[in-house]
Amino acid sequence: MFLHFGVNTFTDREWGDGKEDPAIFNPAALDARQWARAAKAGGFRAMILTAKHHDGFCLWPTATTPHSVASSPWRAGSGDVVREFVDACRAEGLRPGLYLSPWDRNHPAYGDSPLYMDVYAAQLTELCTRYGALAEVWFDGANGEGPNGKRQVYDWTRIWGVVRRLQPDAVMFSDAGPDVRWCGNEIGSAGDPNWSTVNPAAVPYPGADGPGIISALQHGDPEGAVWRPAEVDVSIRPGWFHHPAQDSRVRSVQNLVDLYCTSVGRNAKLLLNVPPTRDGLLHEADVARLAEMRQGLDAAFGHDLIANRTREANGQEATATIDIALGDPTTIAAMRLGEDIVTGQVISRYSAMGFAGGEWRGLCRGTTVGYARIDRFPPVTVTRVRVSVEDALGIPVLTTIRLFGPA
Ligand code: FUL
Repeated sequence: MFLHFGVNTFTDREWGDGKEDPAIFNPAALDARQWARAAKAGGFRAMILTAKHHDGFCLWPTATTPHSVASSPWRAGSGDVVREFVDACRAEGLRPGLYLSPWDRNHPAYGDSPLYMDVYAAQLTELCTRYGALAEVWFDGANGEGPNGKRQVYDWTRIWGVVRRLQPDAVMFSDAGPDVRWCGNEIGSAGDPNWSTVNPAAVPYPGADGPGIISALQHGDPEGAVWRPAEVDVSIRPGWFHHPAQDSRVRSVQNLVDLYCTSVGRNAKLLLNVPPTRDGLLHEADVARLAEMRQGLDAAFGHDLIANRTREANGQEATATIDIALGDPTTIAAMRLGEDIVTGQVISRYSAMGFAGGEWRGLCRGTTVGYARIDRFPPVTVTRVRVSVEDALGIPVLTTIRLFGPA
């Protein structure tokens, strides 16, 4: 789960200009445990907080700028949202991650490239050394002009080096990885096909744009030399930050289940944004929706109808068929496949058929599988299912085949 929180929460904006008065930051009822409980109830395993957004306001007391919680009235200037956030994650068994916007519209050094790189590296160092193990560090691609009008040039080798050295197990996200890549849109949809391998030259740095970039992010590259799976960041509301006027526009359960299918179900990770309000709490509508989403996902994909069935596999090299006898006629409406990604991702075309009324009928077909591929189809009652790998880059190993009934 993603949490966008900061001065924008108080100004009702999406992008602050860096001129916000820290005095506006005063979330009277802030309770990070409430965020974490809601995430847990939704089935999330990690949370990522915007420690600093483009406006430059730092949610922890940093030595790099006075533009932080230390200059706010919240907890009389001695609060630390990042600390409360990581403590809450750990208390609820969630892994914490942090977003640190490279673009900074407040810091006077922004645009003075080497100087600002020192500031940014110092901020990252604080975040990577004060709060224990981080699961993920999130580098946003948005970039604009600094207050001095100069354009900032980033030293990404240095930035990524700081995290690698201080948090060797943290996954780094950006358009250009190096560990996980942006999926290329913010509508909640990974590409189809979606390869976890990429050609690193296709997206050379975060925020790069030009022909072919979005397609490279969406689809990856079967010939790519680097393993860099896609992450799908999308908000439960129209905005990334909380806006009271959007309280009635929280996504529906059906919409969230669909998002799961177009992200997790397409070999990507889902990063769903749920923004805290001005009070410092998640809104009750979002909290309720997260729990309902969990129920919806459990209803759709919680009960594998073939958990204990034997599978009869035939095939060699790039093609294979797997037959599953269901015994009694069984109504199915969805299938989840997964391949053994420890040895890579190889399947590029598959299909499934069901035996019903004395004949084989097509259920679904698709391209890549990766660690998860979910297909939903009109309910049909069958006695056998046959999954066929029709083409692959190497020997396919399907480690997951699950079938589900209608939700
Ligand atoms: C974008 C930012 O500009 C948005 O404000 C938001 O943080 C989103 C996740 O990334 O690039």
